[in-house]
Amino acid sequence: MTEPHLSHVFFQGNPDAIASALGTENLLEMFRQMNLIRQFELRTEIGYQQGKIGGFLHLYIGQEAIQTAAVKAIGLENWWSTTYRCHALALLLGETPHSLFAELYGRSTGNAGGRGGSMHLYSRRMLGGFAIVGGGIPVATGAALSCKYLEKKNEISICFFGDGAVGQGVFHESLNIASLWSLPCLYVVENNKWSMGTPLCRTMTNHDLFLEDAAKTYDMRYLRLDGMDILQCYAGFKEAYRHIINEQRPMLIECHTDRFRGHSISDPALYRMKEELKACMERDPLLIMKAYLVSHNILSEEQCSAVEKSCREEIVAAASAADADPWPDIRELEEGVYGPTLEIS
Ligand SMILES: Cc1ncc(C[n+]2csc(CCOP(=O)(O)OP(=O)(O)O)c2C)c(N)n1
Repeated sequence: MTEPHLSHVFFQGNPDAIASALGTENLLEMFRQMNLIRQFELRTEIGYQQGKIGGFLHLYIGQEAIQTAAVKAIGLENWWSTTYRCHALALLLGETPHSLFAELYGRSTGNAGGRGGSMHLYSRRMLGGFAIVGGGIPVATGAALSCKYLEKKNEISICFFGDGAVGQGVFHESLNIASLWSLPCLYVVENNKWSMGTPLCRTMTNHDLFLEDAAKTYDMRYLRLDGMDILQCYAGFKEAYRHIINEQRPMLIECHTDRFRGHSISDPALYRMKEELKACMERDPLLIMKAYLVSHNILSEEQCSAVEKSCREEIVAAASAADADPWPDIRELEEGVYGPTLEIS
C-alpha cells in the first residue's frame, strides 16, 4: 500500500538560533536521550525474541525526536500522558532503564511492580501508558482542569496520541470542553500515518487538513511540526508552552513522523512498500541530529559513535540486572486489584 501523502508546510525556526538558545549541554543531553531510547527499544526486541517479555510491545523507533524535544522544552514538572508506545516518555521523565526492563520482564522491581508490562508505565508526573486508543485524552484534560482549579499557573498537561485516535468522540469532547473552560492542555498528535495496518486516508476525512480544521473549530492555536527534526520540535513545543502559560488556553500540535517498525512487535508491516519505508528511514531523527552536531563541530563522528556505544552498554547492563531480579510474590497477586479475595496458599 502506498504511504498516505501529507503536506510539509511546517512551523519553522532558524536552526542555528534554536541550537544556540539550547546551548551545547542541552543539545548533548538530547542527543544522548534519543540514543538511549533507541538502544532501549532495540534491546526490548531481543528480550521479546528470547521470550522474556510477555504481552504487547510497541516501539517508538523513528519517533524519538518528538517526546525528547517536548520534555526538554516544557519541563518535567507538568502532567504527561501517552499511549501504549510509552517507553520513551517514562525514560525521559526519569524512570531508569533497569526499572523499565524489570517491568517488561514482569519482575517485582518493575516500574508497576511487574503487573503492567510494556503498555502501562508510570512516573510521578506521568499519568500513563494508556492501552485504550484515545484513553489518555480525557485524563489529560482532567489534569489540565486540576492545574486551573488549583491555580498552578506554570503547570500544563501534555497528552500524546496517534492519528488513529482523532476520529473518536472523546478527542472532540475533550477539545471542546478544554476550549470552553480555557484549560492549559497541549494535545499532541504523533501522526505516523498508520493506525495498525490502516492508512490515514481511511481513518481521517480530508486528512491533510483535518487537525488544522479541528483546531479552528475548537478555537485553539495549531502548529504542524516536522517530527523528525528535533530542533524544530523543540522550537514548536517551546512556543506552545509559552502560548498556553501566557494565554491560559489549550493548543493542538500535529507532528508528522514515521514509525520504522510494525505497529507492535507481532506486526511485520507487510502493508508498507519497502522503498517507501526506506525513504522514511533516511530521515531518521537520530541521523538528522547527528548531521547537525557534526556539521557544526559540536561533536565529531567518533564522539557520536561513542555516545551510541555508551548508551548501548548502559541498556545491556540494565537489561541483565533486571533479568536477575525477583519475580513478584504470589501472595501479593491481589494487591491493587478490585474484586473478591481469593484464598492462595
Ligand atoms: C478504543 C480502542 N479501539 C481499538 C483498539 C485497538 N488498537 C490498538 S492500537 C490501534 C491503532 C492506533 O493507531 P494510532 O492512534 O495512529 O497510534 P500509533 O499506534 O500509530 O502510535 C488500535 C486500533 C484499542 N486499543 N482501543
